[in-house]
Amino acid sequence: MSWTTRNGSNAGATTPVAAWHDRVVLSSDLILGNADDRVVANIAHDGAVPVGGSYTVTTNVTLPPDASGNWNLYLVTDPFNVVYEFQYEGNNASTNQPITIRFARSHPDGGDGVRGGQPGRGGFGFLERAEHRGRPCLRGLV
Ligand SMILES: [Ca+2]
Ligand SMILES: [Ca+2]
Repeated sequence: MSWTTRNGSNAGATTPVAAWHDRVVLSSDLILGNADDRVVANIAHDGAVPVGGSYTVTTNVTLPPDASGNWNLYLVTDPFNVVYEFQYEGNNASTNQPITIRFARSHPDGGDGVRGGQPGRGGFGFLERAEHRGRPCLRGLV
């Protein structure tokens, strides 16, 4: 996944510290910060950001094995609040990004399942592809 964090043009100064984290959160509802939230990654950032400056992170995130389903994905910067932001502490979370997580299943004959989402067709469909005795086969269209 990829995101951009910005020190807004209305900020008073370059960030007073150079190290903080960006946090990736899955929430089953539209409320960030309540009990259903699941923190899936805290990504360390290194480098002060000037007024109006930004940085973009692109990284892989490992999802918990029981995370399949419908979620709202959030990005929260400075979750441990090590960056003093005067009166602007309240704008550190992204809007929700709806996401459906489905994990590939293993083929009954031992092959590895592969899925590809097809958004916009009544939800995500998938094809599970596998090798069956050396020949490709297709299983399970949802
Ligand atoms: Ca929540
Ligand atoms: Ca802060």
